[in-house]
Amino acid sequence: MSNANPNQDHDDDLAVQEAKPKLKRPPLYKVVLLNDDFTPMDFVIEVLMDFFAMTEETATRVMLQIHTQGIGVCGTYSKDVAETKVIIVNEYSREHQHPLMCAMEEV
Ligand code: TYC
Repeated sequence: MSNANPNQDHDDDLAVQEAKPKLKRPPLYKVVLLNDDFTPMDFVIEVLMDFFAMTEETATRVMLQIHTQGIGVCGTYSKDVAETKVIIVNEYSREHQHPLMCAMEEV
């Protein structure tokens, strides 16, 4: 039977919007080191190797990048892991009387 009433819905011409996926990926965070004038280069290399699992070669390259550019990325992690890295690296630097600053930025 055809539908004579123009106010009644016609399934034919309804645009059906698909439900948006409700799950979002959790945000990721970059853990960064900042340059300063006092922390010895060897100490920064040691931090990059010990806390960010870099080889000596990679750690040296990243340290020099921070030294020349002012900031460099140590790694990208979930929020919890990034927060923990920042805390332990800053504690370690303070224990050794160095002003090295570690921080995190949302990717
Ligand atoms: N600029 C420091 C120096 O000349 C070395 C350094 C590199 C310090 C990287 C901090 O995150 C840093 N001794």
